[in-house]
Amino acid sequence: MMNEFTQVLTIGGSDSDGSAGIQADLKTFQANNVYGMSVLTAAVAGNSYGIHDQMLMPKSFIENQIKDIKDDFKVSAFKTGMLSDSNTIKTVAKQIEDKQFGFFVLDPVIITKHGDMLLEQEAYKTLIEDLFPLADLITPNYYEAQKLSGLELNSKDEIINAAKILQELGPKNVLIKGKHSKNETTDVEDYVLLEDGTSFWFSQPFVDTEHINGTGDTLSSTIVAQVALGKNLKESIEYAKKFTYQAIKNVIDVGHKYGPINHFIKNDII
Ligand code: PXL
Repeated sequence: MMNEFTQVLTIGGSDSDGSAGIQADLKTFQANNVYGMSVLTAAVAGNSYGIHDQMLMPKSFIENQIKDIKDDFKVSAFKTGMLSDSNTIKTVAKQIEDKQFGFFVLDPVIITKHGDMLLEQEAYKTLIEDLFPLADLITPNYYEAQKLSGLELNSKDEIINAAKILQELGPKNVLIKGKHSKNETTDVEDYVLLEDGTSFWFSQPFVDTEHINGTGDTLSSTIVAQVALGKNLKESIEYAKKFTYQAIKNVIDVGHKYGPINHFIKNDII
């Protein structure tokens, strides 16, 4: 019965405060009952006030981590998070183009909600050219969708257009996460454009809290987990939205500023 338990992987950065990056992904995998693994691309020194230092992993070390996982495990789905620069993106792209890790969710991590840059500007083009064509799903937030599509997103029509533009760049499916600013009382609306051309909006009430670190990571890693467990993509996205909403709503008191969301959420309340 070896290698039968559902196995998933995140390729991304470590966040020392445990709220985001691979730590958020691994906690999410655990909460979703899948076995999580991580390949480290970078590490940040940060806490709930922000990020104060960053360090990139050498190319050979990234390659060796991926090789070790390939040599021993059966990964059903995976995601990428913080990839820092063109070199890192190219290294990862080369290692995953054989499609051994199954369904690929690309979270194009560019900037944190608090303005810290996690991807250099010179790397946007590499992300699009080298990784977009390999992705089964990309999950840009509002800001990232603007940067990557070149459009300003002030209306629903513009979001729909941006999703089409992004899909034409290679990823099979596109999820653009809605904007949620403190002054807005409206729901947060995400837009999904699927491979077959169907699309839908997914709306969730805005939760007024500063504990939102790791929201995007948690959403994409829940999708990875649910796809790996056998749900179709639409169901996986719907589930991930509900999981992340509960994780934001059920605040835990950790850190003094922009705290983490709650990964102790159990499947039975979704
Ligand atoms: O949430 C985006 C993110 C991804 N990866 C790392 C991070 C963050 C945000 O802080 O630190 C390593």
